[in-house]
Amino acid sequence: MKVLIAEDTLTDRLILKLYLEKMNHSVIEADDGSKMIQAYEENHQDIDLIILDLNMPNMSGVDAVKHIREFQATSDLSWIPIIFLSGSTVDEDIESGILAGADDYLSKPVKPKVLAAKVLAMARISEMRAELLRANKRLEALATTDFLTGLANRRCFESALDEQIEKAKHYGIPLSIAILDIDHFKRVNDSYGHDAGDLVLSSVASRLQGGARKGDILARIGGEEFAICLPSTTLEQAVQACERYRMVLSNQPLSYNGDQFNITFSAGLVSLDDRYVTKHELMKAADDLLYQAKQGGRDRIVH
Ligand code: GH3
Ligand code: MG
Ligand code: MG
Ligand code: MG
Ligand code: MG
Repeated sequence: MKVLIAEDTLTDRLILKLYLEKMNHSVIEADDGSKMIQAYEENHQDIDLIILDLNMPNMSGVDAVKHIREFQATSDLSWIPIIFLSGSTVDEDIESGILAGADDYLSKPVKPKVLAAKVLAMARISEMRAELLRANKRLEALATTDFLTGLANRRCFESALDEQIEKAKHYGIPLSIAILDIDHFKRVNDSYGHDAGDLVLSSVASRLQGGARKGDILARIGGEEFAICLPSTTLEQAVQACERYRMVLSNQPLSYNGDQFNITFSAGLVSLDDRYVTKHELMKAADDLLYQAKQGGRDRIVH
């Protein structure tokens, strides 16, 4: 581990450093609270543990701990374990260090076995926390990704759309959305089976993704229905973009098991304006236009 130690008494600091280095940890030293804060802010990505003295000039250990916990909370930095050194075993000292945000304490003079044990305990907690964060990330990805195509799912699309609507209204910038539905998709399933249908759906998704402009948000929002959110895009520009999306499918048929599929879609396209307040109204409007596209003969974009 990389350990940041802050201790104003030179001999105490050197002994602590020596013990830690003997345990194969690397050490960054500071001799007061404010230097410790500076070292922490410069190296926070690398530091695994902080050990600090409570009584130091310039900034006390308690204030330094508070500062670090606040810094973490406002900058969304990962949590770091903190152990403070206490010259006394006065209950109030221990209490104030823990209340400030430290996780454990060591009484001086530091005994190497106790130090090693407490460092080990903190390393375990850090590892558990890292594992929880990784699991959380995996869950978040699962909750926002469409399993079949890897695109965003409906939940993710709707929350992204909420954000984009708010942004567009706040800054007065355009926003367009399109809802796409594959034409006669049932025929693919009926003629080639559901697995072929699934494969065609994921091919459609990757074709669309391949044709996406940076910033466009693509999602599968239903069985063979996709949605595209086009930030900073006027209706006129969105029509061109949707034509481009249409081309990436019609340029070249999809193939599966030696069979070729000419896939087309119908789409409804709308831009945000005063008529629409919520994302539901915007999506409903796109859906109505999609219906017209189907009625009008499919393989077209209606806006
Ligand atoms: P239309 O042009 O009117 O949209 O015709 P369509 O056949 O595409 O529409 P319909 O709503 O009649 O049928 C949609 C089909 O999409 C029916 C369903 O079996 C299929 N489907 C929906 N989700 C999936 C999926 O995840 N995998 C596969 N293979 N098929 C799906
Ligand atoms: Mg001191
Ligand atoms: Mg349908
Ligand atoms: Mg369809
Ligand atoms: Mg459909």
